[in-house]
Amino acid sequence: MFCTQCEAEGFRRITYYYDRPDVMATFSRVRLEAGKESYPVLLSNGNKLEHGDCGGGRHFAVWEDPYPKPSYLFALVAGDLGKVSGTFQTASGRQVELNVYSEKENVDQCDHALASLIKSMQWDEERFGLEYDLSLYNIVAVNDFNMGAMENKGLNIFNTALTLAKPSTATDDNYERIESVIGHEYFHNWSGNRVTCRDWFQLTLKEGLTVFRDQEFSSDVGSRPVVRIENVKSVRGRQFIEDAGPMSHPIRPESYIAMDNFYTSTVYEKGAEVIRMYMTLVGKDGFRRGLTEYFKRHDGAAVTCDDFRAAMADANGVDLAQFERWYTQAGTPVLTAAGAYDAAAGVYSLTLSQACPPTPGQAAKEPFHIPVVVGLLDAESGAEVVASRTLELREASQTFTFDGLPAPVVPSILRGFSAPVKLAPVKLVHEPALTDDTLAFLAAHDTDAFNRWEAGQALGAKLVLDTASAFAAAGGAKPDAAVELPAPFLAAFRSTLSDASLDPSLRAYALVLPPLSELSQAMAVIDPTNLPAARRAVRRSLALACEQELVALYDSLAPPPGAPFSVDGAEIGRRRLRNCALGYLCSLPDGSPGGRDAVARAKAQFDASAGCMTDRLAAFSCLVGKPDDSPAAAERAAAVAAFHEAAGGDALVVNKWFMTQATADRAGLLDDVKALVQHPDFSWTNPNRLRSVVSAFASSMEHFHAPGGAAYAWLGDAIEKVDKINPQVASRLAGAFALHKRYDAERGELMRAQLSRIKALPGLSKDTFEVCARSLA
Ligand code: B3K
Ligand code: ZN
Repeated sequence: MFCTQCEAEGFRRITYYYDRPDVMATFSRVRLEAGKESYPVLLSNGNKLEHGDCGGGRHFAVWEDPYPKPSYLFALVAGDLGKVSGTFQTASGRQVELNVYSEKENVDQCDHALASLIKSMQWDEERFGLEYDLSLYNIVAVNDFNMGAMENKGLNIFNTALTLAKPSTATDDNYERIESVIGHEYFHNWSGNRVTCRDWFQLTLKEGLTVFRDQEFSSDVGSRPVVRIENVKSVRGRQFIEDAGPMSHPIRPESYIAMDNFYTSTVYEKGAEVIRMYMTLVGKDGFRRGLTEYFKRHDGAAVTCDDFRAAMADANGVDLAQFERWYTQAGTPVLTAAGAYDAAAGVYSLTLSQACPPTPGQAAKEPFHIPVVVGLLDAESGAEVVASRTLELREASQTFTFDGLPAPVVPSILRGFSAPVKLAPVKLVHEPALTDDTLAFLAAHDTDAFNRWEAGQALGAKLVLDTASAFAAAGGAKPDAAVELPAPFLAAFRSTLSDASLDPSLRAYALVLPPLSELSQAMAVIDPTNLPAARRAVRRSLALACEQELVALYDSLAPPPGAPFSVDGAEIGRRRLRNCALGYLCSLPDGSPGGRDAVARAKAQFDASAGCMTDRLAAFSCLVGKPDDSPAAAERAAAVAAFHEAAGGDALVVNKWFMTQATADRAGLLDDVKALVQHPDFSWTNPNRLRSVVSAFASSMEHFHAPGGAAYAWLGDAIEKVDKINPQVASRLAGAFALHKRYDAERGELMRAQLSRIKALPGLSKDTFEVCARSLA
């Protein structure tokens, strides 16, 4: 099949044109002509005006898109495709034909995408009063695609990885992600297509807003706290890291060499957090008023982030002048809080201070306008005595008071992650800092589900980081090392394990320790050996301490016999929690009786779950992590063979097979990866396949950063090779070296050597050049 991808500056490769987003035109007669047999389906934007035979085995179609659009939204598809179809009637009565196209053998995997589209259309009408404006909406799934998907007017093009799903091939996470990306591209029809960007610096105008909209969609149709935790994990694990490195840029960047390098976590995810702050400041109804005003003022136009901010301010009669700094200043602000309770006056005062570290080209920063949502809990009972309120921090430091408080309180600050900032541990007057006991208290009592989760994570983070320092001081960790678990931490973990009243997904997220990407940000110099060892040791110690409870939990969550597979929230939660327990159990020492039982459980689950990829993949990753000299080596080898065979060549399942091995937590991973790229199913030209091995491996802290730099050299060679095939993917791979200043001198030197070598390659793409040059600056 043939398909186009024009954003950001691709249309100029098709024909001469004023290829800028502020040049909007009506494409009134787009004619496609092709061989009938090989390309029976001919699609473009808008509505089909004519089609017919041109003789000689060829046919044609003519398309018209009545809405003026910039060229980046233009699209063409020609291929031999199958489809599933549906209809949607808009609130004002327009009948819309919906089609999801794919290669014919995958048509049985398109229903979830279609259902998600219908849900999205419904939701945008209900939540924001926004209707679809054409009589046809086409989605085409393609196997070779750099990005997730593309919002071309009336003709979305999607990566198959974000379209196709059936229970035996897609995980629950895949199902959830497909729903949100289908929503995302659909929501672009208003936020991006009807109102677009004046220039590419304004990219966050459409992307931050549309990510925010897809997050709200997922929250409204699913569980709000679960979605919020997932989104915040992603901001912290990706955007905070980007912001702390050489590629740090404001959500509205000030320069670019290759625009495609700026489809970043900062523009998308921090951009969405900035939009969320408007809602926190003006309220849910105020936000809707502002959005309605924005579309009313600018429908059919190409505008700027300032226009959006003005619409929000004017619709709500508020001053958002200082808020502009979120668009101009890069970096993650650090918020510090100090609280004091005056018993005689019954007043609690909370002093909030902000500072933002320097970023490339921005040494000093002005204070941001930060909404800080705060609630107060009774220090004795944990009952909420002051409900959530939004404090507006505008100065470098400000004190806020709460009166009428007869007894001491514990503050719950930055509820719901009300701003994309790092919160330093609260200092309570007369106490050194927030103690483990206070964190455990918040983990047990906070009425804000997000902050309750957050307090538990902070406890876990402290323990892992202390353990890593202890390992470093002792010259490294012993194999199978265990650690002594502080009582408040263990008690909090146990109570989550046994609290059947909590949502299972929230329980699973509360039981998991923060990821390495997040933990490493708290280290002055990242220690890629002792940090992973510490996290593993804490996991193992928790499994040893709670083995019986974990076994009981695992067994109690077995799939109900005979129940049909379902991806509703309850079933997703059940699987998530059960697989979390399995993961802990599989961290028990391999030779121990508990470790052997765990492997037997993983194997049994693997064998029994051919029809449920979530369970299958969870068991598979437990087994794949076992080293070759482990008693479980035979189970590992059998699972690797069986998984591949059962995939039967299904590309998305084979990607999972590659990725699980390329990210396995086991010694000698680089050798495994070198063998994987020799596998006949590996491909350097298919972006999904390439990422499932090369990018996946580069994300493994311990193995990618193993002493000596062998993995750096291997990745450097891979980037050199890929740059000639696909510059956009190559430049993303080069991002793996961006944190060279955060590692020790030796590793830093080795990473810089690769960046310098690649930067000097003759014929290097401007995409990869820009990432290397910025990283080295
Ligand atoms: N707008 C597209 C991304 C285009 C990628 C350009 N290299 C996907 C999205 O955000 O919806
Ligand atoms: Zn988008």
